[in-house]
Amino acid sequence: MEIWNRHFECMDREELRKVQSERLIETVERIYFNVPYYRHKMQESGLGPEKIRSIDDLRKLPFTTKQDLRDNYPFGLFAVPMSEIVRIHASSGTTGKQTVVGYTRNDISTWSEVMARTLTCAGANRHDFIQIAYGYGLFTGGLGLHYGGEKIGASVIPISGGNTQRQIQIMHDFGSTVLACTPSYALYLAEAMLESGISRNEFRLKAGVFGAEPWTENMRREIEDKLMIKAIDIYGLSEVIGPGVASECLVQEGLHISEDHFYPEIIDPETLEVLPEGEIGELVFTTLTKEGLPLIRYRTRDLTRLNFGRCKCGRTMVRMDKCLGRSDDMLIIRGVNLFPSQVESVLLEMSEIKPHYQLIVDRVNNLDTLELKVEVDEAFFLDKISQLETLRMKLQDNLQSSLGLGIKVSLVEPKILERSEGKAKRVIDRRKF
Ligand code: DLL
Repeated sequence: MEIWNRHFECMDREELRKVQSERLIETVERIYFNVPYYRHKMQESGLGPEKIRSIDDLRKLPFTTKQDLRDNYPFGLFAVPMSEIVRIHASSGTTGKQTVVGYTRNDISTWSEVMARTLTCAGANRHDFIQIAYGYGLFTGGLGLHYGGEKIGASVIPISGGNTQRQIQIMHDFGSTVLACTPSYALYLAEAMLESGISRNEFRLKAGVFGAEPWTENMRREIEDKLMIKAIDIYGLSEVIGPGVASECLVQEGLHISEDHFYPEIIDPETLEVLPEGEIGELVFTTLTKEGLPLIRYRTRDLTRLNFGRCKCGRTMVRMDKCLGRSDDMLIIRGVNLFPSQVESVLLEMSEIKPHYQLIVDRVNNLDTLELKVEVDEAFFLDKISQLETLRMKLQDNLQSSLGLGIKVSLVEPKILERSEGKAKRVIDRRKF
């Protein structure tokens, strides 16, 4: 099995710890002197950069959250002048206050490096044709894979997402060997390939690098059977760098984290205590080399556990389990991150509607669907059916324009949705992951 960067990926763990300590010290100095927000936060806890002498001191530092990024929107946490920033991305979330991330030239080079590791993990090399069906744009999926693909010398096909018939034709005609997209789109493509009537033998596909949303072992089996490929799980988040944070190798027993760049911790999301090795909790990352947007103890909200055991592939980098869920209520619908509270704020702007609602998530033909059931105000409900239809369309449009996501709206009679005594059950997720 090929390894992209044997020096780091197979580094002795003692030595790795030294590298992590050195890099943490540099990062803390950088943020203390360049980001007023971090300086104030550290000063509040009585910390100066001199208190951080090794990776063991990380626990002294405060956590960072998505809210901190939003409060400093758009560029407030950047640690370099804007003249040093060569690229800006934003979370795949909806409009309004997105989380914005910036990269220096060195950050782009780090990103290409970790993506080269990811693709090599999946068995790709310079002889491969990589069809990138992740979206290009502010979302980090498309360009992240793109730079990694070029770095390993593969032939990159930047087709971006959607247009399924064209995907299949290009995959066939160009002889794509590696497919990069979300796992749900991979399944959708698999069905469309079957329907296309072209025999599997005419495709050269051998592997897929799938991520950006949760998926299960069952889904993996289905994708592997239908596409007759190795389906590799890749993980990342915009705030930390994008894809490239962690990737499965061909052994498929956990995702190797590029620990020389992103230091992981697992915490209890309630008490915020660091948990012992092997326990399930929330994944937290500290970036060790990033210049544009260094992050200290960033709470991902993703639930998983770490395995420091040696992997059969020879890499020593710690492995995380497939993500088991989230410690908040964020949904990922067709790759778009959505919080129920964002739907709620659109509802609150319309007086004809009551904020009693339910979101029903399902999967039809392997694509996510989202339906909103919402109660109409009593006074309004007595009006004509045509007016109700106008209201429904208006709400659907408002949701589309402020969330950037098509949501099917169903209006229901007042007081029909179940009221709960505890936490309202806003989301019914019928997808079988
Ligand atoms: O989804 C980056 C990415 C692109 C990863 C392409 C992999 C492939 P965001 O849009 O910021 O970034 O969303 C990050 O997506 O916190 C997880 O909840 C979820 N996620 C990403 N990869 C996986 C995965 C990109 N393999 C959020 N399994 C993260 C489960 C994943 N969830």
